[in-house]
Amino acid sequence: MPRTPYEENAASAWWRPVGPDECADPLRALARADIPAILLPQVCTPADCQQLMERFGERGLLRPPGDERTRIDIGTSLGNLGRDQEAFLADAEETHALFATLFAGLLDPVQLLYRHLQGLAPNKAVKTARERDGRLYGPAIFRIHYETHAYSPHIDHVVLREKRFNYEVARFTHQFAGVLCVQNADSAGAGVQAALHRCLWTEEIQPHIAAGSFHEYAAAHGVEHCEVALEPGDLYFFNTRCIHEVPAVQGDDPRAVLAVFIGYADDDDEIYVWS
Ligand SMILES: O=C(O)CCC(=O)C(=O)O
Ligand SMILES: [Fe+2]
Repeated sequence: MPRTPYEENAASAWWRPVGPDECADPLRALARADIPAILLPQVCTPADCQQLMERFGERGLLRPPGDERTRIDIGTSLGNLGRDQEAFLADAEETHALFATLFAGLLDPVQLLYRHLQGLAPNKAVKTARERDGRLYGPAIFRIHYETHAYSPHIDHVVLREKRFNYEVARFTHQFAGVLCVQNADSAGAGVQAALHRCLWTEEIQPHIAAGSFHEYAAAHGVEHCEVALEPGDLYFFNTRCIHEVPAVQGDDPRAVLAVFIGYADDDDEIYVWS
């Protein structure tokens, strides 16, 4: 009997992103790193994405001329602000206020992302992450990456990497990311594509990440990887404990994404989403 793509992945024959209907419980498979990513092509149109970029420009949210920063964030980042919980939660409140009007008359890409995540987890409740007193985290973040910006091999995990224990999201064993491509770095070419390595982070891997020698480690150990080729309007989810990277943006078009982090545990009936 022919194998389903999920079984192929589980048998390690072929580790590649799968569509949401290609495995029975895609988030569980992601948690086990049986699959590298869940890929949902064209959840909105490139025209929707372009309108969003135009809106950011109209609202003065893109990089002004003369500004040398290679990354502009629209939203609240727990990674950057989490050291000061009060400041983080206050910033998140501002993001909620900003997003309440930012998409007026356009497709709301944050709701779109949450809806698709909910579709992958019919038996769990997808919610914006919150502290026990109800205060909300930022719901999602737009990241605009300009020429030379790169993410070298890394993981994202509120406990394993950031060692933050004073946040409610620390209760989730697994952390995923959801990334909606809003604009490709090079709209005429192949763009800049993320790579996911078939390697879950451990303390033993950390020295190779810290030394910038993960590629040598991966080659020596036969760690396979896959690329996730995205067009504007494509959404993907991956396990952020898998070592991943995004090569440097080249050219004049910034790479723009809408990104979230996701807290997941097989035995938790809630899924928390934040940025
Ligand atoms: O932009 C992406 O596709 C992934 C970015 C990433 O790894 C991160 O923001 O931590
Ligand atoms: Fe990451």
